[in-house]
Amino acid sequence: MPAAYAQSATATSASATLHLEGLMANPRTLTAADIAALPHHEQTTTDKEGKKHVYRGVALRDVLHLAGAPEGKGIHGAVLAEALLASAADGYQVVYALPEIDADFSPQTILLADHRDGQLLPAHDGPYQLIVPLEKKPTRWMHQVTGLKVVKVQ
Ligand SMILES: Nc1nc2c(c(=O)[nH]1)N[C@H]1C(S)=C(S)[C@@H](COP(=O)(O)O)O[C@H]1N2
Ligand SMILES: [Mo]
Repeated sequence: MPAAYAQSATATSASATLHLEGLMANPRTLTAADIAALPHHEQTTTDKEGKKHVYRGVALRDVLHLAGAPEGKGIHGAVLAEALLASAADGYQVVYALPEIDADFSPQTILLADHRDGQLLPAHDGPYQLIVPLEKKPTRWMHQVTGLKVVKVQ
């Protein structure tokens, strides 16, 4: 790992936290170190100007697993009327259905990214941004993610 990369990873650890709450076995606040310890994946995406970018981060499902959110065979029955409500530092909120996130249901890996093109995400986007690879519009590619809450829809 180049020295510059190691330094930037340390900078993330100092500041970033992610609140996991709601209908999960073990609601908790994750530190950047908790997130950094998860397996990392890369996704290559194309922006609206046709330019390719490589996002690097962890699978959203692996983040939720740390707090015991519904997954796999646990997504059935009444749980199908629950959803993940994500919140950002600017007050933006987005809902994701639980099967969209789960590997048993969905062919895509929604990523909680912390790097783009080898650099830490800029303040406008980071420290964490959700990447929804199969989704053509970036409306749910939430910047500045601060909280993930599993809620009952009705
Ligand atoms: N936190 C946050 N994330 C957000 C938004 C927002 O207002 N706040 N807007 C969304 C919309 S509608 C779009 S089109 C893209 C815009 O991303 P950009 O600013 O990198 O072009 O971010 C998405 N993620
Ligand atoms: Mo948008």
